[in-house]
Order: sequence, then C-alpha cells, then structure tokens
Amino acid sequence: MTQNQILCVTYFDEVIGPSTLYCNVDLTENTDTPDLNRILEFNDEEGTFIFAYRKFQTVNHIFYVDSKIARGGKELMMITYMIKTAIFKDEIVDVFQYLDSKAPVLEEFALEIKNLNDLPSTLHLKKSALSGKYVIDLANEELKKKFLGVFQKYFQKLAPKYRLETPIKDKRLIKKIFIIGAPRVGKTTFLKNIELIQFLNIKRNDLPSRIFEVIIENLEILKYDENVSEFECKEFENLENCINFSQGFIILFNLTDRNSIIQTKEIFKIVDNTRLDLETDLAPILIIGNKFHDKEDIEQDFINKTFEINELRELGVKVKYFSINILKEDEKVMEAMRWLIRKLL
Ligand SMILES: Nc1nc2c(ncn2[C@@H]2O[C@H](COP(=O)(O)OP(=O)(O)OP(=O)(O)O)[C@@H](O)[C@H]2O)c(=O)[nH]1
Ligand SMILES: [Mg+2]
Repeated sequence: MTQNQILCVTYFDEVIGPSTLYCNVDLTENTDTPDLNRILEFNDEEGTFIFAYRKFQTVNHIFYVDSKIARGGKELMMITYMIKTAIFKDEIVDVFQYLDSKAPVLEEFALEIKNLNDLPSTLHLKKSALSGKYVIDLANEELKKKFLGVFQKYFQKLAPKYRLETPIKDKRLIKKIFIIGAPRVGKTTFLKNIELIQFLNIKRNDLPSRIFEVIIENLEILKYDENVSEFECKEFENLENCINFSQGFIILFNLTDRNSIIQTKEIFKIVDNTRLDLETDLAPILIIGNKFHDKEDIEQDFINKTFEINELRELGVKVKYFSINILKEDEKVMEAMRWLIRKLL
C-alpha cells in the first residue's frame, strides 16, 4: 500500500548536489518513479507544480529555509508527494484535481519544516553523495523524532480518504486519447515530442498546461494494420472497446500529401462507423495537418470537405483543425493540446 503513495523531502546541497532528507520509500530501487534529483536540479523557484511521470503523478513544493551556514543564507528544499495513477477510480483529470487540492497541505508541511531549528545545520552533515541513504539519519535524536512526527502527520493528511487496498483500478478502465493517422505521418514523432515539451514546461501554471502533463500518460497511437484491415488496440481486444474507453481523438495526416489526407479519413471513417453502431457520442476530435517542410500545403477547403468538419460540428461534435509542423512548432502543439484538454474538462 505505501508503495502506491510516496512522500519525500529533498534539498540541494551546494557541494554534493541534490540529496534526500527522507522518503517513506526507497526510490533508488523503484524504476517507475521520477528522479527527484533531476527535478530539483532544474528548478529553484519557490512554488507548487504538478509533474507526471510514467505511472506516478507528482505534486511538488519548492521552498527556501533560512540558514546561517548556506551560501546566500538559504537552503533550497522540495517536498514531493506522488501517487500511482492506477489507484484512482475515475478519469485521469481526477488525479490532477486530487493532487492540485493537496498543494496547501504541502505548503503547511513546508512551514513546519522551516520551524525545525537544527535542521539547516543537519543538511550540511552529509559529506559525500555516497554516504548513507537519508540525511535525517545523521540528525540528533530530538530533531529526528520531531521531523518524523511532522512527516507522518502530513503523510496522513495527504492520503486519499478511501482505502487504497480495495479495488485497484483496472488499467483498461482508464480512458484514453487515441492518435489516428495514415502511415508515416508523424504519429510517433508527435507523441515523443509532447513528452519532451511537457518536460520543458513543467512549471507552467495555467490549468490546462498542468492537466496536459497528467494526460500524456493516456495518449496512445491507435495503429491501423492495412494488411488485415484491423486496429491494434493495445489494452483492448477490439475496436469497440477502444471506442468505449476513448475520451478524445487526435487525427494526424501529412498536410503536403493529398493521399495521406484521404487515407487518414478512411481510417477515421472506420472509427466513426463503429461509434455509430455503438450509438455512443463522439469524443472531442483534434485534427492536425502535419506541415512537412519544403512542400506546398494542401488547401484548407479540401481538409474541411474531406473530414466533413462543418457537418460534424452541426452534429454537436467538438472538433478543431490546426496545421502544425509537429517537429518544430512546440508552441502550436501546446495550443492544440490545450484546446483538446479544455474540451475534456
Ligand atoms: N520534416 C518533417 N519530418 C517529419 C515531421 N514529422 C515527422 N517527420 C518525419 O517523418 C517520418 C515518419 O514519422 P513517424 O513519427 O515515424 O510517423 P508515424 O506516423 O509514427 O509512422 P508509422 O508508425 O510508420 O505509421 C520520420 O522520419 C520523421 O522524422 C515534420 O513535421 N517535419
Ligand atoms: Mg510510428
């Protein structure tokens, strides 16, 4: 159970770099969790931010503690609370909202840490990155006891109220955003690139940007196998289940290639027909024409007509078209993703 929820306090030591004061779980043995040291290495601005990493979603609070020993008179510290996505019963947005609601608890925790008088000097006791696991083990007994008491108190405050041991959510019940498109249009490039953008943007603070970080976990390429005319749904047996568990679609094609547009439309048509058979409403659709450079873009009228964008809108489907060079135009990729995320909230 405790492996599903992790609370860590880290700090930045001027000599040996990022170090761990204390964690309830040994992260060095856990490959699914983010490298907190890397996060701390790249961030030094006071505040709270959410960061998603594979199976764990994290909320982090960076703060400074006054110190007579530190250069500049302040110690840089960070509290991180992380939670395994699978323990949430509802959709991915709930994870974000849960973590976001815990920001004030992290701030309170930071205040109590600031009031632990002997703490700053303890932070300087560690002389090598290799010696020992947690720096708190080097503290005097009184400080150690006080710190661990405060730590436990906040760990309880952060924990979800319902029992975590009971039904861990089936991976397949998490709703997905599917990426659909003809071969070689940039589907993999798109996915890889937004993972990178999220890392570079971890401290943006508007709501869709922060949800964006959480939502990436749920993006999946829905690969269409032309030879057998079938979709390969990774965690579902068939296309019907895929559609039942979709919360959005991203349709991608090569904007310089008329064939790519038509082929993408044909693939999407299969999805749409299946959806009609299931009598479910179509989730929001983000349409992206990937601008491969050096070639002329196909006119937008052709795209509107091929994807029947106006008709879809009249049926009440949330749909929007963007033309983007997904390899280079990060801002536009973010803008398009933000549009989609707003439609999901
Ligand atoms: N110039 C340019 N090249 C791109 C762009 N996007 C993707 N590519 C290149 O196009 C090729 C295909 O991109 P992928 O991301 O592999 O496309 P895919 O849709 O995943 O392809 P399949 O999985 O094979 O169907 C790669 O060589 C990419 O580097 C782009 O915006 N501009
Ligand atoms: Mg690919």
